[in-house]
Amino acid sequence: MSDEIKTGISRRGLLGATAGSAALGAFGGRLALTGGAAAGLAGIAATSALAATDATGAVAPGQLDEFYGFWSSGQSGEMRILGIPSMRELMRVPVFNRCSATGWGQTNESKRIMQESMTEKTKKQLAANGKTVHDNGDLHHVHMSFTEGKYDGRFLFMNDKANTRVARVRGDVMKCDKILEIPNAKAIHGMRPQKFPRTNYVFCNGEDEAPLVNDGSTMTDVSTYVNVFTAINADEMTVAWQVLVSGNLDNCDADYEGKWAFSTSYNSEMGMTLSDMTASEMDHVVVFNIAEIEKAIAAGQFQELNGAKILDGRKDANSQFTRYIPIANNPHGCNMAPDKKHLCIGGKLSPTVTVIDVTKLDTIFAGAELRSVVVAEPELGLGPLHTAFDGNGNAYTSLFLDSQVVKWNIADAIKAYAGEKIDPIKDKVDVQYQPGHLKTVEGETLDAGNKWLVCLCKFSKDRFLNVGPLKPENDQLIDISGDKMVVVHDGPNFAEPHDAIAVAASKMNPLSVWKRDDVMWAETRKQAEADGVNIDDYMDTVIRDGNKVRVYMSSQAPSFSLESFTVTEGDEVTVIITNLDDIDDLTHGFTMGNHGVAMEIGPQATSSITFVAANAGVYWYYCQWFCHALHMEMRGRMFVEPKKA
Ligand code: K7E
Ligand code: CUA
Ligand code: CA
Repeated sequence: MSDEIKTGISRRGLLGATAGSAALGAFGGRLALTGGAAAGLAGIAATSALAATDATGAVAPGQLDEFYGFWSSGQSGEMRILGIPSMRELMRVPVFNRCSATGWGQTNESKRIMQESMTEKTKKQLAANGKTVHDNGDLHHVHMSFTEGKYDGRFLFMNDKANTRVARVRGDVMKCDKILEIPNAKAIHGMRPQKFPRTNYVFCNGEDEAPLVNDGSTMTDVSTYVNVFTAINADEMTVAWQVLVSGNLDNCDADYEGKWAFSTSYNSEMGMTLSDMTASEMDHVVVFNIAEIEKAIAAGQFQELNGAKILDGRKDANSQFTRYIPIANNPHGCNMAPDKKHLCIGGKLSPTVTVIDVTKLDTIFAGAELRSVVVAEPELGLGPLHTAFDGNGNAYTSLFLDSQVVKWNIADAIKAYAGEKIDPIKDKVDVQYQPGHLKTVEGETLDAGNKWLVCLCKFSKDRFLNVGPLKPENDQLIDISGDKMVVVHDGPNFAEPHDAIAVAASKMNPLSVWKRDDVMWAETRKQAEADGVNIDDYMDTVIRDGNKVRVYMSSQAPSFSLESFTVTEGDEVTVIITNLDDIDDLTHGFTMGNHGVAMEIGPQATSSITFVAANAGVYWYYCQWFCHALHMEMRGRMFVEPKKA
């Protein structure tokens, strides 16, 4: 297989079979527009695809990737978009971080999103430190909204472990539109959208234990500590309900029938030290019974705490909300196979992956022995973390300690568990180094693909030029179309992608130009209307409102409508700009020199930013987004008059 790929041309590639159909998939969309006879089309498709994508996943200049890759960025706090298979970085979408280029975290529109659901405690904490929004986040998991088990392109959801939040990015403009701070829980880690019938909920794990009423009355009385599982209403981005659990929560997933959610726990011990957290022989995976939970919520059997409806699903409560299936100590990954049946739990400290048949889960709610739903437990290697799936019944598990990816067959693992003499392991490949998550294309959906696997390695060591003590991570592309897995590409990446998904390009259709009535600036529009300004049209109006000044202007390459404006020392200045250009890729910016103020204004967008003009003098503002041959000349002056005595 790899020889065929290396030459770029092979009988198999030209005549169909696996390589040929992958090629057709890549170019079918665009070629369909050209029309022509079916036979001719197939021929062209195969040729173009071979020219566009070579064995290393390289995509030729001018050619487009077959898949969007949505990457988390860990402690960088942003979402990244990469092309697959090229692994080229296409865009960074600021979410929990602040962004110098776009003004995310600084514009009024982004601050509203960041502040909307902030708890009083967070507001107090930020104010005490001279801030109004968080500067950081720890974004581990990005997942797309589903309709009937498949990606639907509407939204991407992502967690912030650092500040206990979940955010949503819109698929149409690739901007964050909601950030929800989750009350009661601590450190949202695992996070997954419901897959069926559609994403009504996003499930979120609180990883850190804390007293439920966390008011400083005790640290040592660990019996007051709880962990909280949260279901978010995905359309509204509000908390739908919460469930108290025994032990902590790590990773989660959901089934393909909309019945269950699952979470791994590495601290069933409720230990507060490393040795306590690894003391038991078994931890567990929690199974959440969605129908039972919804019934209890509808019947009003919840308690309300900090605006959230909470049920008690701890072991002692003996509820029908949860079951705790024992799993070898300190499990990690939690991945539902696209066969709709098998849930795979990564052993981490155990060399095994535990396979649970989710179609049997009703029996444990009816009293069956908890481990009776385990149908396989293959021994795969050291440090199994996460598992990905292809469309052929194979699973791919990352082995953190072995620095390998192991390919195994689920059906064979089940046979082996039942006593048959069969080795479920099909192949192992070395990766560089220490892999965490790994992802097949659309492998967490019913459209799981068979061509590419992306493996997100935590260390790169010697794989790249030395850039100092801090090294990049290494995201590797693996060709899984043959019997042997082949690492075909190294992709250095900055701190620190944990997880990624790949979505067929045909499922996404982002806008190139904003729609003028977008909700992003609805609040800004209200203020403008009150000021008698039409933000959809040319504007060059300065409104003075006590010591607040609102400066309305338009941008059109290569100029701002206002060449200058005047304020008074100490004024709170808000600059509101509509970009009247409506051309693809014509973004302007606004930077106020020496004021720490900058923002992006996309084509047909409105953005605004507020600052205090503290020092008298002349200050130039300019467009920082290259937009025109006279882009340098796209600038103007703010005159700050001295305060009159
Ligand atoms: Cu394994 Cu946060 Cu998904 Cu990192 S988690 S790898
Ligand atoms: Cu407008 Cu540069
Ligand atoms: Ca443990």
